Amino acid sequence: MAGGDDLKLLGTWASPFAIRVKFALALKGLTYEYAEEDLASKSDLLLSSNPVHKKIPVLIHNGLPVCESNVIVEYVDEVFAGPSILSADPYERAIARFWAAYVDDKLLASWATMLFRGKTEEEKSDGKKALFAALETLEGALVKCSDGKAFFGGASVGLVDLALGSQLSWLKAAEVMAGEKFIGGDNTPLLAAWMARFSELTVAKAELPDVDKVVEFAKMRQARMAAAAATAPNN
Ligand SMILES: N[C@@H](CCC(=O)N[C@@H](CS)C(=O)NCC(=O)O)C(=O)O
Repeated sequence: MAGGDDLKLLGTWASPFAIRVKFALALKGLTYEYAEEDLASKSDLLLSSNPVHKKIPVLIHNGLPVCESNVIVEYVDEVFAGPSILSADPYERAIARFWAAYVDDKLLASWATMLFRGKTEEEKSDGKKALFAALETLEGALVKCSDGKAFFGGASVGLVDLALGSQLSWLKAAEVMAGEKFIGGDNTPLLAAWMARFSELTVAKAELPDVDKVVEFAKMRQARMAAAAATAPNN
């Protein structure tokens, strides 16, 4: 660990938000204590470290909490030596922040609607359409951001790669559950190649959860939500 720094990460194993922080810490070669949170019974440490949102991930660095996954990734990049995650160029940094936000606001939101948030079949189907649209948009973003190189960050992985890469097990799980491919059709060949490259990275192999385990977790969550809806007072 760099200079005796004390690092503790509060997360949950399946959370893409926590996974991208694990990616960043691993890229910098940092060792840290990891605490798996039970979100049904949040720890006092989580509640006191992130009193505003009460969400994981939280990185506690020498006793100081940092919240919000992309904020944490940028913090880790600024504080610790090692490969840079953000460009030195302010414009490139702004573009990376734009697409990292898009990946959560549009892509993550679409598969989450498809799997969990959509209440009707129509809403779920709208989630799937939004997922295809977001992936197509990201195909175009990859062309521009990578400038012909391997990653959104150029020759090496950047903020957008980590934000999108952290969702790969979920995207693959959603494909298994829907019985169809989302990435790699006629509209997203470059994204499919990016996905294959990203999946080969040491950090991806080490930190991405097993797809079957995510499928099982998602099905359990769907069953819990269905049971809760069936016993809700308005049913
Ligand atoms: N925008 C946040 C989202 C974090 C988030 O949604 N975390 C979820 C787990 S995946 C959570 O802690 N949920 C607990 C809750 O909502 O009570 C980030 O990027 O860190």
